[in-house]
Amino acid sequence: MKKVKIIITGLALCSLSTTIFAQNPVIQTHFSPDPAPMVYKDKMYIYTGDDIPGYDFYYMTKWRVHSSEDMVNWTDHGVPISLESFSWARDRAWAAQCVQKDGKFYWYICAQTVNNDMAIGVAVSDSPIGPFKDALGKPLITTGSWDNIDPTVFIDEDGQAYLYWGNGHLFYVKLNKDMVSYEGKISEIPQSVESFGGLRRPGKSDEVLQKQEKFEDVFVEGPWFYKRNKQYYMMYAGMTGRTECLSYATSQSPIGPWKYKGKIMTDQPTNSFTNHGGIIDFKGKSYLFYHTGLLPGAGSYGRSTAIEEFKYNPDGSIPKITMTKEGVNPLATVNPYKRNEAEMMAWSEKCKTAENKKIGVYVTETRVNGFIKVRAVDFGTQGVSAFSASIAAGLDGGILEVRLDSVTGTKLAQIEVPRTGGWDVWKTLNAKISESVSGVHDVYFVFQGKNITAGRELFNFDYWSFQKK
Ligand code: FUB
Repeated sequence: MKKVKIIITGLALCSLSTTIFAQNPVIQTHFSPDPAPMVYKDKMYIYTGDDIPGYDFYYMTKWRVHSSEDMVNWTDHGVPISLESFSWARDRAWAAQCVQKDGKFYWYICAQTVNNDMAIGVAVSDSPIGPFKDALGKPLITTGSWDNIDPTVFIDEDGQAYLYWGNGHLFYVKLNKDMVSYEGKISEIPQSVESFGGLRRPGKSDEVLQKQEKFEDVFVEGPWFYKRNKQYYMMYAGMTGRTECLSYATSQSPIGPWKYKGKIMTDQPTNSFTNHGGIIDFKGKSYLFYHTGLLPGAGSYGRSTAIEEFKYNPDGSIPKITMTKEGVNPLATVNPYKRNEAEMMAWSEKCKTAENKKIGVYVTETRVNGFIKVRAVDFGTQGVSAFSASIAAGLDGGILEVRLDSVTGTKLAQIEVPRTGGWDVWKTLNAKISESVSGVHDVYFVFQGKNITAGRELFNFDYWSFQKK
């Protein structure tokens, strides 16, 4: 019988602007609250916290980093810092932001101290993904107050760096050139209807929250400080009714006076009381990062990063932004012919990530019917001859299917995973590809098993590549 050759031609590059899949929240393997974006060289980095599943408060212990070249496929860089990185920290690894200066990366964090107050510390590294080290061995800002949370840092064109932070009250200091000390006293920004739309939040009782509705808005927490076209912006989590909104004020100077400009994101079904955000430009586009509690089983204490693209109005004001499931479009394509990390993904189900000293971050806890989706993979025109993957498995029976464009799409390759000698014994496994593939496709790595129940782990997955014909 004559073998029929299947030719699979991908979408043209212009179809990258058509979004048809859910993309928010952007990370599904763990929670990723309080996103703080940073652009360095050709990549967007997101520094986040890590909500622990099953808790009823913000008992967090570590901070995470992901990066992307295209805004849709996010590579997990693991947990470069945790409470253990700061000898003075005891609990509550809360919101943080990393900034780059002169090739060094300063990650400003806040955490609860042994005295039960909150303090701001800073870790430093030569790389955006670490290793990071506590720069001081003690907090940078410690005043015995609970208000020392949510640091945000901006370095102005003249080289002067400003650290803002606060909960209820908004404080700032000018950082010294070393970025790990400050000059002068801590200043508090006065809050008024003119500056932040409402009065300083005096307390958290129901009565107080209801009274606040008569104000336009009010500064609560999560300040995000940046500059654009000579104007300074302060986005913050404000209060609207019973949940937080994202609002902003602007100023002609880095230390105010601030002028309230309105709400950016409000009354959205985020399923989370808090809504901590960041705004940044990347490759000519503007993005809002925020968090929602919309992963299965999540909520106010299980929050995940989401991203929306927006355009500033001609006068520099920020439009109202609504949350979407679709999120943002890819800005680039993935090259399938180089080593790609398995922990680079646009969407995933029924798998997690983990890291170890030997190989770094990898995909683990893969289960039957789980999958990883990698968006906008450009196979070019030359054709594909084979697929290979680095896999470790203590037990056999797992199957890795490589499919195009959906979990049930054309199967390009299948690897029946043998015992490799242990869950951390890695082997490169190969499969030939006979179909002729070209153009841009989403690639799905689908996890299956031979007579394996849904509960059993299948294999660990570190990286993959295709070979050209
Ligand atoms: O994630 C813990 C705290 O919740 C943050 O520090 C606040 O901004 C709020 O998002």
